Amino acid sequence: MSSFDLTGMRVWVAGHRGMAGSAIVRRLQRESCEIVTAARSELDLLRQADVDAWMADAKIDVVFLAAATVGGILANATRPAEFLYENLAIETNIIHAAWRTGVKKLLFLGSSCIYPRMADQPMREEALLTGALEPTNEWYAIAKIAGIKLCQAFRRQYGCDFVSVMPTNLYGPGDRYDAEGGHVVAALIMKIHAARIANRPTVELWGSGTPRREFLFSEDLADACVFVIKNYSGEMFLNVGTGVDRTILELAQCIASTIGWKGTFTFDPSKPDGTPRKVMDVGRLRALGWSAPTDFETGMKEAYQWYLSNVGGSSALTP
Ligand code: GFB
Repeated sequence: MSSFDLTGMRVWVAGHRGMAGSAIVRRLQRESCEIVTAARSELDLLRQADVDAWMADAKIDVVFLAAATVGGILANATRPAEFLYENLAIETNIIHAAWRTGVKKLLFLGSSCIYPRMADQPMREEALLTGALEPTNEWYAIAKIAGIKLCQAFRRQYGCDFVSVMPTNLYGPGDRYDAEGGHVVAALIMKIHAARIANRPTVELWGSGTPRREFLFSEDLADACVFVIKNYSGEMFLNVGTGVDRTILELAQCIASTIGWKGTFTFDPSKPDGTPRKVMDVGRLRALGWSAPTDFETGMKEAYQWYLSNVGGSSALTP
């Protein structure tokens, strides 16, 4: 197993304001490295010349590439140009500049939606490019597949130590609380919290409630990213998840119990279900020595507390 020491390194977290990037910054504060971030006003990741110039100046040793244009199923389906173009631009600009400036190690964050819609479950890394993608997020998936391939190509042709991880669906502090554009956990925290405050007896779920998803706490993802940077070097990307899935209705019931709301759920069949099932085979990362430490109920409580303190008002979590 390869070993990479972060001590004394200048480590750039690209996308430090997002849920994944901010968790990586928090996790890196426990390492003896120098964390570098660049505000959006200082650096536009969509402009290659700006990224080249900033990186040449910043003398970066290590990159966590967590910057991306992200969103839930509806945002993916309705903003295809942004999801494809912006993600391609961000990753090509950073990966190319990292090679040009001699970055020692780079970790690229992909997504579990890179796998075919009907991939065998749990999904192994080998399932990549074995079938058609889920149409609601193929734009995002194609950009993320290109990112994996860029890391592999720069490794093969130039010997760059660039690696990739594929996180499953994430939740946690810093999630995007946007009922239309966000992911399911954030959207349901918002809707169920609002129903509790207003004493409403029902909450509507998009789709049928039957799709199965796997959810990883953002702080666990960050821990996995640091683990992979330190302990892994290879062309094959690594799945990061829990290996456990549940239906969207079960997810909603769990969030309702965290929030202390006792109503019932209705369904909106006009909204898309997306992939019927998405759960990772996490055997590769587990064999290297990492598995997710946070159980779902604990992670969900933390996510809800963060929402109460930062977005949704100050009402305390009910026991
Ligand atoms: O998290 P989510 O938006 O994305 O939706 P995906 C997951 C499931 O939850 C879908 C259902 O079946 C939704 O129909 N759902 C139920 C809801 N109620 C809601 C709601 O109020 N809001 C939302 N957002 N969903 C994303 C991809 O797919 O997964 C991205 O679009 C990315 O590209 C991400 O890869 C990890 O899991 O379907």
